[in-house]
Amino acid sequence: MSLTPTPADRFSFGLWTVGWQARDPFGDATRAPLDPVETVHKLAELGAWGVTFHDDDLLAVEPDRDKAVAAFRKALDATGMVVPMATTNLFTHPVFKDGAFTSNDRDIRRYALRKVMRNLDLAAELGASTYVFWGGREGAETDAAKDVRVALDRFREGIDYLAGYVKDRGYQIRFALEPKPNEPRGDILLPTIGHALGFISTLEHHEMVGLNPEVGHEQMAGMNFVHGIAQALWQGKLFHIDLNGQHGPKYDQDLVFGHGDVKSAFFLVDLLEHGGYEGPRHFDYKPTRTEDAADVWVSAAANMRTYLLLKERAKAFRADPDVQEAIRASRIDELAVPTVAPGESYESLRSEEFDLDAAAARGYHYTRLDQLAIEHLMGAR
Ligand code: GLT
Ligand code: MN
Ligand code: MN
Repeated sequence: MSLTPTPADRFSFGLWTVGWQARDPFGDATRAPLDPVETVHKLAELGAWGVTFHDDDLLAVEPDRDKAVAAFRKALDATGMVVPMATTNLFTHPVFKDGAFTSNDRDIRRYALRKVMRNLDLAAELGASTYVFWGGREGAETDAAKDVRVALDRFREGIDYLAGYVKDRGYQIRFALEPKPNEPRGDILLPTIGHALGFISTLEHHEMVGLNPEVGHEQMAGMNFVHGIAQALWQGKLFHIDLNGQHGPKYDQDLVFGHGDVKSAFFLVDLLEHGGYEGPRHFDYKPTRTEDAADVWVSAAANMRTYLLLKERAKAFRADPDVQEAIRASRIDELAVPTVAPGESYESLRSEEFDLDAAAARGYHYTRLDQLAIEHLMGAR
């Protein structure tokens, strides 16, 4: 298996990732702005397949929107790079300090809808099939600030309205909500995969709305990302994914994929590769503030290479006869057998002989299997 990325791997990056100038709450930018045209060319050279953007990302070095879009389009045509996803910046401008779709200020909520509609038109023109909604400013610092039930009414109204717009315009676009528990707001609405799934089920056009979960965001909330992704897949709602790295519940680190919890990354790649996910492998990371302009591309390449290494490790794990035997010994296949047989009577279940002590005494041997995973991950097998 090749460790050199190609477009067939469907790796994509946001313009805002490699383009991050490394401004943080305590310090100024450490890198110059990146021209989106250069980003498209560099990513294509590195073997990426797609590039994603916020409306405002296109204006990094060219303030005239039409000129910026034309230059971006030209770079896409020259490289064959695609735009699988686009999104709206509803968080940087001070006008969004109390949120966009859930700001208490109605004029601002209406402005947010206009901003999204304008960029949806461009996303459709560029062939994007997914439109992400990260509600980073939809939230509060105090529970006194907002009636959350009413805020959710407005959030739903916003998503329903925009879904209706996409349908009326005939765009082939689906929405993907991106949960995050906090940062920049003290508490953000739809903080986890589970909250977002619950919200989606209430939407008018729920069939066209799914998720864009991010590794670090779920881990900030102490959640098991692999389990969250498994449930999103199980519900047919994994429309897109933001891959990156995070060390436990602290600020949003946006590290290179695998540079946080590498064992979780191993099981995640195993799940994505063997669990039927066919969407882009999208990296939403930030080159650390210490890195210079050249290091940015080293880190971009590191995301893809780490993914391919983990894919190769996961494949070797699945193919190992010792692993297959350990899986059988742990009776993992038995979980796929329905608990009650089709047509079985209540009486048959109720009257079944069962040796309680023997069943309680049986071990599951998971540690052996876990160690085999570690050995494959570390290249020891
Ligand atoms: C922002 C955020 C990301 C989101 C982006 C999409 S913007 O960088 O931290 O997690 O995916 O809006
Ligand atoms: Mn993200
Ligand atoms: Mn993040």
